[in-house]
Amino acid sequence: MTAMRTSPSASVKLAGFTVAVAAVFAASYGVARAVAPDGLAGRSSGGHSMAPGMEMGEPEAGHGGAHGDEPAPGPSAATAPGLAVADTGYRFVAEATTLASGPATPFRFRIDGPDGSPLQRYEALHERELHLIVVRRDLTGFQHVHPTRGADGTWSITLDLRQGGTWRAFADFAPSGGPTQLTLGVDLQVAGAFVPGTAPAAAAPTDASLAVAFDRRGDDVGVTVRRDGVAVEPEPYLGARGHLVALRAGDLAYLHVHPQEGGAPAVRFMAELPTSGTYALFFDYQVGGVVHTAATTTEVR
Ligand SMILES: [Cu+2]
Repeated sequence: MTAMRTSPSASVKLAGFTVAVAAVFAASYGVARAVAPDGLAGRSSGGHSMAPGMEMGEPEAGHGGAHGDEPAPGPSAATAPGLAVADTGYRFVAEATTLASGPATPFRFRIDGPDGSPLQRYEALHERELHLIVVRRDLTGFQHVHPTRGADGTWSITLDLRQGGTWRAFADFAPSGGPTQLTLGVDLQVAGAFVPGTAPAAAAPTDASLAVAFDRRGDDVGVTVRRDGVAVEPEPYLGARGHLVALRAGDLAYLHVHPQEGGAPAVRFMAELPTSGTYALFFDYQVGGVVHTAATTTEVR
């Protein structure tokens, strides 16, 4: 495929766009979030508004974003993570975006940094340098995997792409010296018959004795795992009792979710679901040494 370069003007706008994201999320969560490396922060602070919805009309920055000069109530639609293939100088470059269907299809990609070369230095997030989430655009076939990085910075993994259709791959990572967390997404076209599914469909339970219940109250999401009807606390997996991914139906915006303390044996998260609509929640957890995925949908009104 052709490696496209981000033009300087687009880079500046995208950098400003990320400042707005960070500002909104920092305000929401009341936590400090680093914005960008020094060079990027310098570029992005030159006269760019911190307010969401301003100066974000570039179609590349997420479709259906700001309307005119009216700041959106809450985060701008264009500021949701996962909608862009490139942001703040970092770019998700798939070696191929058309893939054969199959249970173990090789997938290779790299993250190009602001200097245009493959990123080699990452800060660990939940004990991994990079988390790859892959889901078909109808929100079926969810996979959360951890590719291997080669010496040249290329990541490789095999994906379960038995079903044809358009899949979305999200790379969730923290570049050393860069933003605290970045989620870039790229579409993958998988050959084969396509029958739309009903979202979300997780993999068939590998253990029929397990059941998972989701309980969302506002931003608060509690997940209870039961084995043979008895609540159990999941085993530590990647430094937590479970990992939750929230995707917005319609555009697959990838909402960052933060683990919360307490509530055991339930596992609790704060999930900022910024707009009305339907969201798919995918919960990865480990019981009996095996990682399982549970899924549900939730409506925000
Ligand atoms: Cu992961």
